[in-house]
Amino acid sequence: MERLLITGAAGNLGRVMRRRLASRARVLRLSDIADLGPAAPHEELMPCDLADEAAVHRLVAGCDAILHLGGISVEDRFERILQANIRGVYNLYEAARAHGQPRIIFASSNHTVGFYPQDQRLDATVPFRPDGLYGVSKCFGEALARLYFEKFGQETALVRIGSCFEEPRDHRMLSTWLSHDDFESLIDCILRVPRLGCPVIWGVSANAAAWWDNGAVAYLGWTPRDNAERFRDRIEQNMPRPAPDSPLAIFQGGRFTQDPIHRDG
Ligand code: NAI
Ligand code: 15L
Repeated sequence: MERLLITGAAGNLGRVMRRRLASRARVLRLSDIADLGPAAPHEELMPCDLADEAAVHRLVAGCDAILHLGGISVEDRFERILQANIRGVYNLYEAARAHGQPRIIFASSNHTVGFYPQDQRLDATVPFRPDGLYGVSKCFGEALARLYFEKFGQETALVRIGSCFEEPRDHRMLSTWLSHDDFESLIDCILRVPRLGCPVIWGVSANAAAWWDNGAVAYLGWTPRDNAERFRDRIEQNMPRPAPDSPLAIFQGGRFTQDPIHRDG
């Protein structure tokens, strides 16, 4: 591939994937509103606010695929979510439509379904149960992607990422953890599959305690290798087990279900 765009490239996952995906395209185009540091020879830096429509069009022009990690990644004030995650994703899809429809990997979230109980196994067909405005913005992104697929044939992988960190950090993440290796191999499968469509994919490793069923996307050929179970003893020793009546132990979205609606002002 000639040019792969990574939005949110200064963020936690952006920094990881900037390094890991270096060989996937001749040029990595990296974008964020935060500082991206110096560019390596194979990189081009294009700082851009996702809420700026004209800038997003310049950003997407000439790209063959997009890893869309940019935006607000936790619960926040509506105005901030509106600009980055709602206006931002609309700008991205309009820019993609104008510039050859590069395949998009959309970093959606488990917080689209955070109010499901932890004892319910979910497949990709369950209705949304977002656990905050952040989760609602990811539902919007998924719906917009589906609209652009049905209307224009724009392909998107809707990756509902669980918890993508170096290691699981608490009891809940024994179920939701996505290792960096497994996220990288998922990105490769998404970029390689001849026909992607617009599937919902649970971004989760092969955790023994996982809640999500990826049966519908077997055609991607993705086999996650990691299992959070190997961290269980360490978590049991170092982390207090949440009380059975705590949202941390009841809902898939964990503590996000307890966030207030942050008022603007
Ligand atoms: P992060 O917060 O570390 O990175 C997001 C980046 O987006 C930041 O560098 C930020 O400066 C940038 N950004 C925010 N507003 C922007 C705007 N208006 N214009 C341009 N850039 C803007 O988040 P992280 O953890 O790297 O996650 C990446 C993506 O994956 C996010 O979309 C997040 O919602 C999603 N995700 C991540 C999960 C995880 O476990 N890390 C779980 C589920 C979803
Ligand atoms: C998310 O959507 C967040 O972006 C990330 O920071 C984690 O908190 C993750 O979900 C999670 O649910 O663990």
